Amino acid sequence: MLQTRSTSITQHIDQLRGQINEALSSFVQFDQDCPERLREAIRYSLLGSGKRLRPALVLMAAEACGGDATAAMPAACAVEMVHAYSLVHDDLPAMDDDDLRRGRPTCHKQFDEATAILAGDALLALAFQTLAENVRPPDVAAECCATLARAAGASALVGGQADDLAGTQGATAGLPSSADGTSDLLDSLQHIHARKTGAMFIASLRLGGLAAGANAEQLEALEAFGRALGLAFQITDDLLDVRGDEAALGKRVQKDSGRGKLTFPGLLGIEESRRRAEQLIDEAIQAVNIFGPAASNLEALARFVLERNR
Ligand code: GRG
Repeated sequence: MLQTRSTSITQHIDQLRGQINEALSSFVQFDQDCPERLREAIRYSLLGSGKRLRPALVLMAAEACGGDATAAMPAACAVEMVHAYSLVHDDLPAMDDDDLRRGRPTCHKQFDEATAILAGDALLALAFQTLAENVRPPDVAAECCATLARAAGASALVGGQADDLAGTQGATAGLPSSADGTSDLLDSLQHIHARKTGAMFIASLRLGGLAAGANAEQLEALEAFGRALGLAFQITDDLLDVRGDEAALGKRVQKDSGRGKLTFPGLLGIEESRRRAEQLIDEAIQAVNIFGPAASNLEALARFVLERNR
């Protein structure tokens, strides 16, 4: 039977997801000093039905650079641990206050608020333990730790989240102003998402490259790919919030648009948002041309981001 391009990348991601889930599970076996309820909350949050896009990016970046999946797997798991922590904390009442995540009650709804905060804390620490103990040689492990810490830190994930929570006013503070209010807001929105979403995409690709011994030119190409893909992913996320299906997404829809939050379709309209996402995917694919056929999975994943329904 003929397979469409997106069917075959979907199958490939499904296969990778199985391997990633197995590896993730092996990293969350705690000794008796970890309280049972905390262990359950950590496993619940990490092993739920996430798409595993960021770890897939780690593995595909390693593949593009001629590396093997086994060496890159601890880095792939570390990225997913930071991502899972950020979702648990983002869902808390003090932040986005959500009750549904990955098709199930959010961690604080399933357990309680304190347990959710602690599960997130433990996942963040575990990410760096996983890199430090499993990536070889040690100088590559150190570089991986620094890369992930920067992406998760105050000038990236946490900073983007802080500005997002503070709302448009806080986010635009310090940005250059222009006569055109829409372009100021667009700059602000892009600045938030470059930190909140883009930084973790870029770090995932860089980690895959580092695990495969990539050179500076290859790392730069991977980062350019991640920058464009991260923004395109966020635009499609906003489009799914407007038009998506709650059951497929496993989270509430029309939340951002309904709360008057700044979004790409809200600022640019649906058609223009879609056009920009397509343009960014073209840019991403262009950036990894230097790898030739070794980047074919990265390219297919980029196209899949445009077509996804969850
Ligand atoms: C709490 C420091 C801190 C940060 C939270 C991740 C995050 C920042 C907020 C979640 C809300 C949001 C819309 C973030 C943008 C990134 C994004 C779309 C995350 C969801 O990623 P998916 O779709 O989720 O890859 P799965 O569940 O598939 O892993």
